[in-house]
Amino acid sequence: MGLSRRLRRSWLQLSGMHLSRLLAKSVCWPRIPNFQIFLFQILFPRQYVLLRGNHETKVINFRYGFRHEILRRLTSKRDAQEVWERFNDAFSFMPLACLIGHKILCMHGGISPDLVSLDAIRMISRPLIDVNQNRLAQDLLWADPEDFGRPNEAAFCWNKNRGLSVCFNAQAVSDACRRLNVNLIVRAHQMMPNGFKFFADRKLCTIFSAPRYMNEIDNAGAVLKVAANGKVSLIMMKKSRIQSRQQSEELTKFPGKSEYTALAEIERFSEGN
Ligand SMILES: [Mn+2]
Repeated sequence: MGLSRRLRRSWLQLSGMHLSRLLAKSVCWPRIPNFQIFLFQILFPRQYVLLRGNHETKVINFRYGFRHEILRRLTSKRDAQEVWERFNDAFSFMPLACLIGHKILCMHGGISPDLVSLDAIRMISRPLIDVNQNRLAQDLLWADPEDFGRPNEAAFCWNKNRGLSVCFNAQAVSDACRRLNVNLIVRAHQMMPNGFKFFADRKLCTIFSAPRYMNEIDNAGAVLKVAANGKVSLIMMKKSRIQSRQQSEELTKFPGKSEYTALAEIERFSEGN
C-alpha cells in the first residue's frame, strides 16, 4: 500500500499546501476550489488521485490556519474541532506517492536516503498520523532538491530551510531513478516563478500549480500532462490578476524559525483558545 497506480484520464494533485488551505486559499484555484478536488477524489476515486503533502499533517495545517478557518466558519468550537480532527483523519489515509505508467514517480516533497525501493513506500502502513515518525514518509512530504556541491556523488544534507527532512542533489536523483527503474520524478512543494522547473538533467520536475501564490507573488502556474503513450508535456497557466484581499483570506501563522513547530506548542494553543 502507499503507492497508487492510475494512468488513463486521471488527475493527480500533489496536494500539500493546496488541500489543507482549501477554504482560505481557494483563490489559488479560481475555478476549481481545492475543496472541490477533495470531493472529486471521494466521488470519482478512479479519476482523481490526491497525494498527501506536508500541509496534510496536523502540525502544519494548524499552524497555517486551516483549523482557524474552520473555527471561523462554524459557530461551535466543538464542531470546528471535530471537523478539523476528521479532516486530519482523512489526511492520514492519503497515499504518499504515486506511480504513473510504471515510469513516473510522484510525491509532494522528494526522495529520501530510505527510498531503497518502491516497496519501501508500499510498506509504510496507513493511517499514518505522525509522518515524522517515519523518515521515508517525512522526506516524501518534505524533501527539496538542491545543488549543494559534491556533484559526483549522491548526497543528502540537512534541510535547514524546513527545519527537518533533507535536501538531495542531482546525482541522488539519477541514482534513485536507476534504482527504482523510473524515468522521471515529479514533485511540488516549492513555488516556481514559471510554474515548473527541471532538475538533475530533467530527471526531476517541480510542478507548482497555483498562479499568483498567496495573492502575493507574481508567479505562473503549471500542470504536467502525461499522454496515454507516456509522452509528457507541460501546460502553463497565466499569472492571474491581484485580487483584493478579503478578511476570509487572512491566514493564521505562528512565529518560528522553520516551518515545523512541535505538536506540543499547538496543543497548548488549542487549550488556550
Ligand atoms: Mn509543501
